[in-house]
Amino acid sequence: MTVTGLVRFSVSMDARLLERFDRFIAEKGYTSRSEALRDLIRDSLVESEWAAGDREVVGVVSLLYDHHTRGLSESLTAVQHEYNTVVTTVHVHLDHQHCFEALVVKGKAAVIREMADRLGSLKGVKHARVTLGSSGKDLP
Ligand code: NI
Repeated sequence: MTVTGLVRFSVSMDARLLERFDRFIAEKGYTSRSEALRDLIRDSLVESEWAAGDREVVGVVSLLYDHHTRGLSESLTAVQHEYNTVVTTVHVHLDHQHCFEALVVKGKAAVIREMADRLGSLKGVKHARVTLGSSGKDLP
């Protein structure tokens, strides 16, 4: 049986831990523990979706690279063409040397990770980061 609707439950924890939690969520602007807890749970579930590897996820792969590195632009494009996960990209010419690129990605988490690892390990890429998002399909 699947229970739907709002369910109340009580949580026991160390008073000092709760105090830290209350300070933490106040700094983030939460006005209720419930909403903060729901968001933390969702964040953990999204992380587990990514960890599962075969789940459909969305996210952003951000790259900082030196566009003077010979052949790098071609390599970045070639790797992206091998994976059918990039939905759209935003390119920013940061300064004379650096480009920043944000790739919006959608697909299986393991495939996205593999592509991001390959992009990040190319010579001239100074920083690569995958920001985990969710398709929202299995996230109440
Ligand atoms: Ni550029």
